[in-house]
Amino acid sequence: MKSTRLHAALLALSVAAFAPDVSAQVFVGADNFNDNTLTAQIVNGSNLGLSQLPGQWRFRTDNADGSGNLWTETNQRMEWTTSSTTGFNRGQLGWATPVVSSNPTGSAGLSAQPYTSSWVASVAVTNNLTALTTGYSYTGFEIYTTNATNTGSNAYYGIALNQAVNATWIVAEWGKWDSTLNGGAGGFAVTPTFIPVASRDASVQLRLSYDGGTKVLDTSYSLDGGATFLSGASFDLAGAQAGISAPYNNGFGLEFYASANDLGSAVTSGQMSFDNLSVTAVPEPSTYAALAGLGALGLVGWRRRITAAAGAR
Ligand SMILES: [Ca+2]
Ligand SMILES: [Ca+2]
Repeated sequence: MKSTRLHAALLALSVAAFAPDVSAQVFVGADNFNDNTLTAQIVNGSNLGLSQLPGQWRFRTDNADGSGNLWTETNQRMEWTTSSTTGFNRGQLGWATPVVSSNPTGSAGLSAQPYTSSWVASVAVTNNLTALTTGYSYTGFEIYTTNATNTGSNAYYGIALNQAVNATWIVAEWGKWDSTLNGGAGGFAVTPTFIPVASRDASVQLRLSYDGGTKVLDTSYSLDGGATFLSGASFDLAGAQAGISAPYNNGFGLEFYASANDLGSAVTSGQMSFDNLSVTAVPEPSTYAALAGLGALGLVGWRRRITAAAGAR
């Protein structure tokens, strides 16, 4: 689909804005957007290097996507709207500092990088533009890495709900920076996987699952409110889908992504939204082994807590 290349080309312009800090940390957390107050750091060309606090949102004012694109936390969810009816309009909303810890010195290669923490991120997205007569639109989320100098993008990996004129798709996609593209200006070499959704769903759950041991990121989606997840695509961040240079120098960034291309109409409140973002750490296998060693009594209590946590979702 044509849209992904455009997505990638424009993403190249914006990823640097969300270049994460080099402080090493493991970040997990959640946001249900229920307070209807967007606590965000607005960045532009003069302050791209500002530090970002855990849990803080970040977007930029100088996206090359025209005016009228707006993130608002309203109706107890995060919404993206645009007053523009033509051309490519896009919003990206970065969350927190690196999702997983980083090595600020970089360049030592993957084996030296502390990318060993496993986590699962999920979000509910709505894109109810199912009656399009022209154009296409995306709502999704993705992680990205930056290059060794923290000045540009390295690779990104994500999953999105895509409404096109005659179809709904789930798109799992990764892109790798290639400095030779676009006449030497650089761009992303994009590999999308398009999965048709027969029922033209307007709301789905999206999930990213990272295994810190294997360095594989799995993408998945749910059409039944999270009861069951279907596989999107898997990306081997240490193998076939590794980025450029030393991988993961500056950790992962996480961001929401919304776009509208030549829809012929504005995107209004309630049409494209995000809710219930959650990033949860996954215990290492050694942790399970230790828990098993506690014996039956301890295990019962542990299971009870797991059950309670699952019920709370
Ligand atoms: Ca809020
Ligand atoms: Ca909410």
